[in-house]
Amino acid sequence: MSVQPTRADKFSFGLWTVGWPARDPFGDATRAPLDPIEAVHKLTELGAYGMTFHDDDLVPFGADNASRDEVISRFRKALDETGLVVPMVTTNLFTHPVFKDGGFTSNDRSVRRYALRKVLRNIDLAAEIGAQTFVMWGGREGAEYDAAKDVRAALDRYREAVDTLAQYVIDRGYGLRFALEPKPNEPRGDILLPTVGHALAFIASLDHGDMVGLNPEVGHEQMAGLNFAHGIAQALWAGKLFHIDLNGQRGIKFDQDLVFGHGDLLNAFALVDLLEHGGPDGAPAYEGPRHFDYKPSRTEDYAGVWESAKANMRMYLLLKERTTAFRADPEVREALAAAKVAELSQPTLGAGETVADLLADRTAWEDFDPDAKGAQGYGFVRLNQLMADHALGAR
Ligand code: GLO
Ligand code: NI
Ligand code: NI
Ligand code: NI
Repeated sequence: MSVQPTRADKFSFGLWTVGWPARDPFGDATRAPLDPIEAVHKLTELGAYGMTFHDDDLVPFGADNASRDEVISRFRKALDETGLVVPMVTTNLFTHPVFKDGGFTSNDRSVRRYALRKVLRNIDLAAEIGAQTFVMWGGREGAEYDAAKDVRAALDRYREAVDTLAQYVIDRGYGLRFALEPKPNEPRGDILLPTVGHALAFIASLDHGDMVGLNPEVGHEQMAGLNFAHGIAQALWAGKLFHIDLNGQRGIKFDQDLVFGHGDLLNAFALVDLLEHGGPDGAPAYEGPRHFDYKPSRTEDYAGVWESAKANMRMYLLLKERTTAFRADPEVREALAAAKVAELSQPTLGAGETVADLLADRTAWEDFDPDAKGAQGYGFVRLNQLMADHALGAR
């Protein structure tokens, strides 16, 4: 299997990733700004098929209509020249000071109305440019101080906003779907919809929940100490994996946005295994863009930026190759069977079996020997070592 990326791999990058000038809360930018047109050409050259952006990444905040149109037409020209697509567009409701207490959930009603207007305008652009997914990361929707935010009212306003935007998409006949991106904290002390699970519960309460899914990010779940592959499995189970942000994170700390696989490598292996082989009969479980939302480290110059972009795709393809070998290994198949992994897919009750039947089944209770069953080994560690062997290229 080749680890040379091609368009068929559906790799996409946020313009804000390779274009991050590396300003952080403690230090100035270490790189000069990147021209979006150069990013389009460079990413195409490296084998990506798509680029995504926030409204303000492309058109500076507050630009007038004439200069906005000019920037967009220049950008479209570069897309046409290269064939790069924009599968997803997102919105920035976090940089400008007006959003310091949030966009959709600011305590100030006029800020909320302004935020809706900004996003409506951006949805028009997303539809115009042919995006299928509109991502919303509510980085400022949150609080530092418990008494300062009525969380239930904030969730009401969040719901009102998402339903209003979904209704607009329906009215306009745009084919867009929304994907909410959970994150536990940073920049707010506590962000609303902090994890995949919180966001799924929120989506279930929407009027237009069918149009709304998730854009989970590796590092965000890991910042909450959670297992990302498990979160993705639950999102898939709910039919809500609309998009994904791939990157790396090393434990519960600030949002590191490392290259994909440069954090928890074995969990990245499990993730790629799930995405690429977790569907029916080992088919992919997810068909959407493999989108990287990372930050080229502040230590890197532009040569390092493009090396890091390549590294994301290489890590994904290496893991794809390794997980394919894992799934094809007869010893792994045997270990999976010994661990009864497939037995979990068998319903606990038989077809048509009632509770009365279960109560009448002596093998389920009277003749069942819990001590004997309690003594059985599952062989999970052996299975995990086989996975580690494959991850390390030792098999
Ligand atoms: C920040 C988020 C951010 C979003 C982006 C897309 O931690 O990951 O980069 O992904 O705003 O909505
Ligand atoms: Ni992030
Ligand atoms: Ni991140
Ligand atoms: Ni993200």
